[in-house]
Amino acid sequence: MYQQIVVLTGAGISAESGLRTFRDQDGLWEEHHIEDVATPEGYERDAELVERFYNSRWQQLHSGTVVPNAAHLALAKLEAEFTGQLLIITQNIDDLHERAGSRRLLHMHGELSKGRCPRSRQTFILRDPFGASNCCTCCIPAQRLRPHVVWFGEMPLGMDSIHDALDNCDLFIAIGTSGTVYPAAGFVDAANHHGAQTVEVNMMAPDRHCQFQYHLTGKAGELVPKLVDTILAGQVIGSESSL
Ligand code: BJW
Repeated sequence: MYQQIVVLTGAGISAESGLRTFRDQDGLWEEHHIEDVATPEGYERDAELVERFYNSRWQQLHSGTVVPNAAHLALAKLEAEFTGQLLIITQNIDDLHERAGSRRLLHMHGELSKGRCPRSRQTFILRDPFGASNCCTCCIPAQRLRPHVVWFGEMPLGMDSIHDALDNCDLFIAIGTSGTVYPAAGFVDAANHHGAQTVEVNMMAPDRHCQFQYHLTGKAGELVPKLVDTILAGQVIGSESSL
């Protein structure tokens, strides 16, 4: 029976909701240069190009066609019914975990629904897409809000809480992430080091350097509900479980 679970999610968990991943075939990085849209230098060079990139994703998220899938819903059920502690750390900037009902959630790469004052770092909920009219109310003169996202070379959010959770968890699950972006890619090492069981759910089979003790190959929307039922039944993953 697990006591403290940490779940790390990546773009793959939202793929079945219709949001594109980054590095899969047809992923966002096929159409956009990382250094143009996901670095502070790119934003300094051309803020409007970066705003267009995030605005098109903001519009898709608010189009009414994107809803949480079975994997998001299963994690919310886990939070509601698990008697131990659960923390979801998401690299995703969408709000599908919240819409599914998850509350103990940390957005380590920021949130698409927020803008941030570049001077005070105060965040504001975005009612409209980015543009010259989207300014802070904390400074005089008002500052143009930047996307509240973590770009390459910037420090991810909530790292102290994340390290505390990883040091103390007995089960670490990574869902739908390619494990190419640090520091998130190193969380499995930290969890292994502290004696946790480590499990990966991914559409792709693991490579030989896989650091996870168990790998479940398939779609998150199919596997995560089964994984959650196994945990809630008090079973240990990989032994008596049917997974
Ligand atoms: C399914 C599925 C289905 C599909 N079911 N599965 C050299 C060595 C080591 C590190 C570095 C280095 N040089 C630089 C670094 C650090 C750098 C880094 O890691 N670079 C690497 C590329 C090498 N990291 C950083 O800069 C980070 N900050 C940092 O390290 O701070 C410390 C520091 C600061 C200052 C000075 C010094 C140190 C910041 C990283 C920021 C990442 N930002 C982005 C974009 C912003 C948000 C946004 O626009 O949405 O975050 S990049 C992008 O990648 C996004 C994602 O959150 C992130 C991870 O992607 P993810 O989620 O894994 O998606 P994919 O597409 O890669 O994978 C999807 C997976 O799902 C695949 O595996 C599929 O198979 C699977 N899948 N459908 C199950 N249905």
